[in-house]
Amino acid sequence: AIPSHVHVAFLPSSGMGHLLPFLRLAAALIRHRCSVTLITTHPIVSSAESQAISTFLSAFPQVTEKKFTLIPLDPTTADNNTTDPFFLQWETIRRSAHLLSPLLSSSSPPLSFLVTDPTLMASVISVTKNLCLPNYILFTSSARMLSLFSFFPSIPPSIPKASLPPPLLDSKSSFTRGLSENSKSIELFDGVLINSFEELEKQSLDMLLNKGLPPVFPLGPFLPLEFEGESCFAPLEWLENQRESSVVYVSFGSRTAMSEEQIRELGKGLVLSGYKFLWVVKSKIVDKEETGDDLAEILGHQVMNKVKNNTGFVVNQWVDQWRILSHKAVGGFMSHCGWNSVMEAAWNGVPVLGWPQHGDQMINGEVIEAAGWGLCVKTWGWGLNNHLVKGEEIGDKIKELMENQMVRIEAARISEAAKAGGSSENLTKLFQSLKK
Ligand code: BUP
Repeated sequence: AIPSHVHVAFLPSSGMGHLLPFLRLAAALIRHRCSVTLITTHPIVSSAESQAISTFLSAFPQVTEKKFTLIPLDPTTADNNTTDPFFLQWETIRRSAHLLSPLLSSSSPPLSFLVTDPTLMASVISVTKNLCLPNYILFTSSARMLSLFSFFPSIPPSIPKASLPPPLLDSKSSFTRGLSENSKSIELFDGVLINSFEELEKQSLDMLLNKGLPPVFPLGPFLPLEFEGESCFAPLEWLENQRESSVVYVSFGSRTAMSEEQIRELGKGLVLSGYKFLWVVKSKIVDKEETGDDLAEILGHQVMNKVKNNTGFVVNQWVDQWRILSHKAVGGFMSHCGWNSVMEAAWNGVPVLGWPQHGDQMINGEVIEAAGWGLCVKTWGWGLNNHLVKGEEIGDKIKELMENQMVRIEAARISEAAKAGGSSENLTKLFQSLKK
């Protein structure tokens, strides 16, 4: 059913949560004999992204890389409400997007379509419209978040105001402006590809039907690339010696740096929970700035004692999260609810304790809670700039998750549904839509 001459270009945005789903989808299309061009934006923000891109390109030598050199942001016009390097990079790519035209039009064989990150939509669609090049979005979050995004500034009644990404509450913030512009451009796109599946998000996916939006293709869960976790084996070796479902895995994704004070309280909570833990600690937003030296000092002696007597494992480098979540020793996942992490937990049937930190994460956490395979703590507020959550509360919630048999049963059910999913059918529908 899939035409043999399809050539797809991918334009991911910055941050591993955006890059990885692009690489995973690109690999899936290569398996379906598509030709692939990967547009890489330079300079690259984090070492994790550089590493992922170069490993991807060496694993798939048939992929064409097109390097897109960005115009540096003019500090006099840049958004000075944020210092987040990933957010600033999105803005940089948006402002350079008009230069994409020659890069896209010189592709050989000619491109069948471009897949664009949602943070870049409005600036890229004018280029692809000029070139008459079909353009699809790869939405890197949940269908529930897509339902907010698509109709913004209207807010679906199913989404509580308290769950909105905090910068959206300020109608003048650059985040709100960017999201509104991108949202308005959605109807100009040919379709939306999404890493989700019907059984998990049926209600949101149904709600997106027949609303004058381009068709939505749920293609998830995306599977990891075999080489993704080649760097750090120690956590997996440690898991080998742990009992089944006895360990809580803790990670807040690639973009969230916790304050040292909050890290210490989290450490206290893990100790108080009485459960073994595998914890990816992150105190810097960009990995290049992370150093190993001060870890013991930040964590304090109670956590370090746990590490010494082997009841806890702490790491501050990139780990193979997929393999960790698929390890039988892992019985729970304390997560910020980044969408990729949610989908990985769903596939592997791991109950989640959600502690959203920013952006779409509260909305994603609600997807888990509604489907019954985890808890999402809302009373802790947004992690980044809110009050300090005390270790005692954290310890109690971890116990609540690990001892809850219902969430474990539901997690197993969701995993079965994920594995049975209809993503290949939806991929076929996508290719059929191309031929029209
Ligand atoms: Br940290 C870390 N290893 O050590 P999310 C992350 N990951 O494999 P984020 C690792 O990065 P946004 C590590 O499995 C997931 O695929 C993880 O994406 C992987 O959150 C990805 O979960 C992280 O979506 O991005 O990074 O905060 O919030 O932008 O979605």
